[in-house]
Amino acid sequence: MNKNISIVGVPMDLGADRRGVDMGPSAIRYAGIVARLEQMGLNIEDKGDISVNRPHRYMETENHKYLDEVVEANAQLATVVSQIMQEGRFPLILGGDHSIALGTIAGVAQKVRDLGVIWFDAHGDLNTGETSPSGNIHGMPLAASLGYGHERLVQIGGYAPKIKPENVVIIGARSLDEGERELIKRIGMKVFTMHEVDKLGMARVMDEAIDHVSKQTQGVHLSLDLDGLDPHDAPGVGTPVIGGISYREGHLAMEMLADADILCSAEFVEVNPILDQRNHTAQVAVALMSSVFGDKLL
Ligand code: HAR
Ligand code: MN
Ligand code: MN
Ligand code: MN
Repeated sequence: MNKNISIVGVPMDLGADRRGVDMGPSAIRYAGIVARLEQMGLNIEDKGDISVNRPHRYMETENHKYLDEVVEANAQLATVVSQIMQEGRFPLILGGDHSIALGTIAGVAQKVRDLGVIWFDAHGDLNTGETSPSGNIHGMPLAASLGYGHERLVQIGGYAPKIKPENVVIIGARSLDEGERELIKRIGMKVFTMHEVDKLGMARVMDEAIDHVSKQTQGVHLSLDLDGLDPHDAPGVGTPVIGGISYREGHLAMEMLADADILCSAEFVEVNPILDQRNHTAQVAVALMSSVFGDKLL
């Protein structure tokens, strides 16, 4: 495991319907991420935040809200992330809404040709402008990273596609739109919905997921949307969906990822302190991050 970690915050909420998720990086820092990881003996560099432009007014382009601002911030993020990778460090990105996965993955995949992705989420984030019920870009980043959707999203970082469907797994899905289901079937992507988590248990799901994403890849990116967890355990998210991954199942998943030692990068997104209860969700995010970097109970 790479012990040199560079943290980048992305105070972005323009990809989501509800304001407040732009304060996620502050909430996660306030919950003590830097001290926690330093206590574990890791070398931490906090690079601060990407600057996200505030639009003067509501803007929409072909069912993509705030397309210009989202593209611009993600282009910046891609550059920073690929520099971190170039220095041989592990990028740990703090969201912000999930649209920031566009920039993170663009930066990582520039350095890791065949990149695996583990996408923890209640949602698929596989919409395009044609299928999105909301026009919110945080529902589109996985599709765009695979090469589907608006050209400006698909081409962030100047190349496409970033990842191949056979190297991706979604875990925890329980709210998939019609167009997302069709795309999953069309490209044959592996999805462990909550049905599989319930039926197989998280240990078996993670064994299969790790095997799936590491077979034909040189590194794996973890994209963890806090709404993948049950809202009872992670209340501070903009689009909660009941019936999610428990706190302990989340930890088990992170611990198994640490043991498998396959990650090259990670992002924790959708923490919304305005909707949270006393910063609980940010604290959960910090706890999950410590597990994924190898913190053990004994
Ligand atoms: N699928 C819905 C849409 O595209 C909702 C997406 C919501 N949210 C996220 N992403 N938090 O995982 O509008
Ligand atoms: Mn998401
Ligand atoms: Mn989600
Ligand atoms: Mn459960």
